[in-house]
Amino acid sequence: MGGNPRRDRPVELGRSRFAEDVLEGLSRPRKSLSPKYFYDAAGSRLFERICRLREYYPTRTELALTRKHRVPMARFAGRGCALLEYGTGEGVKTRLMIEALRPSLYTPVDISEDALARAVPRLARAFPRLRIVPVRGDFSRPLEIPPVSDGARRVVYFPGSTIGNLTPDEAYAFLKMTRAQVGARGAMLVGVDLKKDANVLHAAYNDAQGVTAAFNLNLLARINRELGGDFDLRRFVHYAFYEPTAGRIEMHLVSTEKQTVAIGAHRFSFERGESIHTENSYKYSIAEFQALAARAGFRPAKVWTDARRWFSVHGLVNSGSGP
Ligand code: AVJ
Repeated sequence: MGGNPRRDRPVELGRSRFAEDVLEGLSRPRKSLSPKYFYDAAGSRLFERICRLREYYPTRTELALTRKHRVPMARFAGRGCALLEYGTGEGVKTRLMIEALRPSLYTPVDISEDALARAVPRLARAFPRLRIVPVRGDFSRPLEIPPVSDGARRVVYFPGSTIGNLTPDEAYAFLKMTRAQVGARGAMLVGVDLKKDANVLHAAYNDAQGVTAAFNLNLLARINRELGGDFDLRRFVHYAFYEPTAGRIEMHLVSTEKQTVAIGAHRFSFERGESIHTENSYKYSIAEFQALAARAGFRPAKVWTDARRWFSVHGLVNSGSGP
């Protein structure tokens, strides 16, 4: 990989990528915003609260299964590997993996400066001899990553079922990109939420305390704070449901009335009941995810799951063939 950083559109002074994406997403006939923008400082704190909710099973299920199977996971990845993590997570799974793996290099990649700034010093304190080279970036695009000098095997760790935010087509492209990133001897450990009783899924995204609703609505608050928007948060409601045909949770913010919202000099009108689609969270069966990984050129070598089969961690190795 490597090469020059690419720019696919001209730089517009004073307009961030966030601003561009928001204006573009709200100009569509079906309005949408990217879930990657949930995680400003306030959003990251709300997400940490979601992870502790009784209804939100993914975090604790993945943590328990990682704790239980960390030795075979480390054996799969290979001790001393160069570990690249997409996201910084809330740290506990990462610590387990680092303890078990003893990587020669740890590279957390995160879009959020806040998340890196909080996570890296804590990790450095916990693992004083660990080489940590953080990269601030968006892992949905090709990245500049630090080289490995000692020929250590590259392993990408992508926990948390963040891959569920991508459509299957996007996940396929993302896996192919990651495969190029880890190279011929490389591997990947990826956490994937599984298909299950729709009521369990529904509850996880419609918690009784309304933390998920606050997390969703914070996206509008962030637009108000950073882009000078005038969204009235009382005029939008959180709406999340499981769509079994597509196998995904959809999250929306629905306008409770006809209204116009300004963002700087731009105006957006909403019908009563019109929605902004803010997130997809895809759920796979183990076989579906393995087939997707195989199409992208990974050999699905290992899979770990919990007793209820609610969550999975897949060990994928670059098969060295395929697209
Ligand atoms: C971080 C993308 C895995 O989809 O469950 C939690 C985000 N959204 N509650 C998920 C989320 C609403 C979460 N991921």
